[in-house]
Amino acid sequence: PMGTCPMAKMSLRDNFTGLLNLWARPDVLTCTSWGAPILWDGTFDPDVAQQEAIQQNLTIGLTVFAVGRYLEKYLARFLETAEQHFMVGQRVVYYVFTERPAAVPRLLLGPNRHLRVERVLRERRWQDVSMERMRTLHAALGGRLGREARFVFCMDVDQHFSSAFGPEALAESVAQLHAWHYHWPQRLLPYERDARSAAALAPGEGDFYYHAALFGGSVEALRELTAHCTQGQQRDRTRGLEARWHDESHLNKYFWLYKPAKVLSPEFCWSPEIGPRAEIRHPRVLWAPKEYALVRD
Ligand code: 2GW
Ligand code: MN
Repeated sequence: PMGTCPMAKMSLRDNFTGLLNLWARPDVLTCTSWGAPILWDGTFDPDVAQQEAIQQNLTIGLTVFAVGRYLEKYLARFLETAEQHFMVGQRVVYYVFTERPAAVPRLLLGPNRHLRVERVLRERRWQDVSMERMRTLHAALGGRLGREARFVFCMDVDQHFSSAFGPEALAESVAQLHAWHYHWPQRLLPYERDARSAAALAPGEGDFYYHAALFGGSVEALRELTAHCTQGQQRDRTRGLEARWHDESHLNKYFWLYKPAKVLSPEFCWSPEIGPRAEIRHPRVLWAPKEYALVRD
């Protein structure tokens, strides 16, 4: 059953999908045009992925930023549900980036799970809070995080885990289909279109619209991704530009140029505000309701 999706056949060392059966979901696209699996519920066996990962004795990093009001509002639930659902049975290191380390909730962590808190400066503009994550992650991946983890996921904090999120999601580079945009025609996707921006995609370019609330990969791949996005953001800034969706626009440019090795279905980062969808069987992460009026100045 894997014959049609070359990267799903890659050695188990790089791709923990566990007995990927792409024919189990005839209702959705389960393989990209460049041969990467798109992980829909039913196409993988989480138990097999778990065994593959355990054999490799991996450490998996999970990074999250909680600056300003987002700390009190979202961080505790994010971490508590990660304890219940994120890579259970693997060695996990959380990296929380905040300007107020003392305010990070004291959590009782499971065995083989660790929490590190790193101080960051609080940017004045929220757009900069979001974009500066790329620079900070790049530095962290070049430091302790990069030394102790083999794979890392980088996530928004305004969401929580609702169900098992395990090693089936690991790969050299991992992109998340955006829950609001996965079935839109390419010409309507909200890419940066201003050709002067480093994040620009020309008409006809773009595979999918990816969500910056969740991306991951090996330390090496993420070092390159974060370097690319940081440089693009910096170049735009010196030209007086800011991409339409900030770091997310640059992330989409990166994954257009350097295709992800694995794509996660919107079940891995779902917005309950969309309502029920036949193809969304098993959401694993749920966005918090957007309360822009409350948190955006
Ligand atoms: C962000 C916007 C408005 C007000 C506050 C903040 C904010 C964000 C903050 O006060 N403190 C903070 O820690 N953040 C971090 O940045 C936090 O980790 C949060 O999840 C992340 C992105 O901000 P968020 O979640 O409000 O933006 P979304 O959900 O609309 O995000 C999408 O678009 C962003 C760019 O505009 C990013 O690309 C993000 O990754 C996307 O999911
Ligand atoms: Mn968010």
